[in-house]
Amino acid sequence: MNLTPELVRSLAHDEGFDLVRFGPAHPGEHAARLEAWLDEGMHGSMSWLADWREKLVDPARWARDPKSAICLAADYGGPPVDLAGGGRIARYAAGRDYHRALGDRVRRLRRRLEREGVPHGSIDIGTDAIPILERALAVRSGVGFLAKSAGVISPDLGPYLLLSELLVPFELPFDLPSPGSCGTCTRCIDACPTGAILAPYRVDARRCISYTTIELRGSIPDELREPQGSWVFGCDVCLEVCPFASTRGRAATPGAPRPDAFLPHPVVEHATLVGLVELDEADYEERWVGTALRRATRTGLRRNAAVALGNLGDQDALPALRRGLADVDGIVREHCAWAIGRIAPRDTSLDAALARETDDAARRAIATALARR
Ligand code: B12
Ligand code: SF4
Ligand code: SF4
Repeated sequence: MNLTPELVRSLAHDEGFDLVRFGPAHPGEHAARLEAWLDEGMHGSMSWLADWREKLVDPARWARDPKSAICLAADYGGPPVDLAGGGRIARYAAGRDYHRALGDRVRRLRRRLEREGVPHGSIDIGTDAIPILERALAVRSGVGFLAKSAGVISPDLGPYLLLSELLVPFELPFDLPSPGSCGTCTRCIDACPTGAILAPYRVDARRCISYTTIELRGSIPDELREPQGSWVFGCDVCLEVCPFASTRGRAATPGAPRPDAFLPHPVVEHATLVGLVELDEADYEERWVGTALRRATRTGLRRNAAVALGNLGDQDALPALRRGLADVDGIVREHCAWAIGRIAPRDTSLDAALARETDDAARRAIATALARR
């Protein structure tokens, strides 16, 4: 095998990764942090994280003889992604589904490494979809430093970084830990709308808007609806307020072109909150395929859009929200009732809805909306 570290780096850069670092294929001390976090129940309903526990803390339990990790990062920074008329989408999710976009790049890199002599089938790859503590590997390899927001920040490229890795069965010279730190800054902790960053490095996922809008099925807890603001999918507040975002990387370079992989998907570009509340099955199954937003499910997107409309106080959304009160989906009815209660509690559609509603949560939402009169 003629593979030199320089060649690996050059192949990875060639595939479009902005940062390439080598480190241990094990999360080290981060494993214990994960265990404590799971024990505290901070993963909420993401039971797959608990199911992966053993594999997350020790990749050797499932990967094929991992000796080193090639840790990769792509800078996806750029302008905010706002829907026409309001509604915000987290930047990482606006383009073609990033699991696929980055997954394609990592798979191509794997093939190129195999062509250079790495035994076929000996490399495991990840980008958010396999049991790897990606931030832990990234920190250990020097991609960036662990920030108080729990994110990995590159002192050169800032916080808008998506991570991927290849676990390889050969030794690579490990890079040094990244310089940089948050210092005395606490902006993300102070700005988090829901108080999800309980303390430096400690995020309670159950309170995070990224969790409530993407991972959570069912109702969004009442007290987290108003802080959601106009976010429909994910949340970028802890990244946007970060001083590293305004001074480093693509986000800090006005006019810098977004890489194609992170250009907003046409369906996202043309979406509106009202359109999302009314998103029908056929549309969801045809036009929304290939977007990261499908992770939230159709019900979830409609629910999130209703909450955002309620927070924006958009009177023009009332006809769609009224139709939502009669939807077959109880979650949609519940969150549309909440939104009408915020925009126009005197709206008579609420009285009619209460008279026919059979779902407990939706009934409670209507009663709460009526109580705002
Ligand atoms: C589950 C998950 C979520 C959950 C939970 C987030 C969380 N903080 O755990 C939710 C849905 C809320 C979420 C939100 C987001 N996510 Co997410 N998520 C993941 C996923 C799948 C697993 C993360 C995980 O294992 N969490 C468990 C906790 C314990 O781990 P952790 O937060 O990473 O904490 C580590 C350190 O903080 C450290 N640690 C913990 N406590 C302490 C204390 C001390 C003192 C020290 C020194 C260390 C330490 O140990 C932990 C393990 O390394 C990863 C992909 C992956 N497979 O790794 C993506 C990932 C972490 N997410 C990512 C992104 C982009 C986001 C969002 C920015 C998306 C958005 N804009 O909406 C937000 C950011 C929220 C935040 N502040 O963390 C990126 C992060 C990239 C980066 N540069 O850091 C990842 C790596 C996906 C990827 N492939 O790029 N996410
Ligand atoms: S993504 Fe939003 S809600 Fe989650 S920790 Fe960051 S600022 Fe808080
Ligand atoms: S906002 Fe401040 S504390 Fe938060 S991640 Fe950025 S530098 Fe660190």
